[in-house]
Amino acid sequence: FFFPRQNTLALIKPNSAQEHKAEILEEIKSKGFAIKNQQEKYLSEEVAEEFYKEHKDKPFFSQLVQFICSGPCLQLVLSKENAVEDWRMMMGPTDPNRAKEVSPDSLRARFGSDILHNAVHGSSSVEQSDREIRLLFGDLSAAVTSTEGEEDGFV
Ligand code: DGI
Repeated sequence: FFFPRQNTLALIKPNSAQEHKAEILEEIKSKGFAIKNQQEKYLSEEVAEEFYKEHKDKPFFSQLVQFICSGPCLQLVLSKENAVEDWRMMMGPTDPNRAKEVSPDSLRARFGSDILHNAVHGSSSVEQSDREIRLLFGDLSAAVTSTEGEEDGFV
């Protein structure tokens, strides 16, 4: 099978997940992801609203923006074959209670507390990942300069 090398945008969300940053980073590396870009900062409300714009009509939108802005976020550009789907597998389902049932080793099962405070974010598609990386890192080229010498993988 051929899996194209992809980037995906990962967030370690504020609060509880931040306490487990080192452990999460180790796990990310052990699963074969390269960390191509990394920054730790607060999201502004403006950026957070744009980031989650697909949810702007949902009842939880303002809570979601408030939570993601409530502390520093570790923002990561992860790269590997099939990165988008593989990172979402590592995260587990959106609701940590469901994650505990179906995917107890996942990050959300272990570090999330409820559906809003669910520890981590991952892009849902390659298109979303391009959009999110551009939004948070400003310029996608900053994230792709380190691909030199890397090639798409065959598994
Ligand atoms: O891609 P996901 O983060 O797994 O899930 P999503 O894109 O459907 O939702 C984005 C975030 O919004 C999710 O990580 C947590 C929050 N959220 C989703 N559904 C609910 C929710 N928050 C509350 N309070 N209630 C919900 O039903």
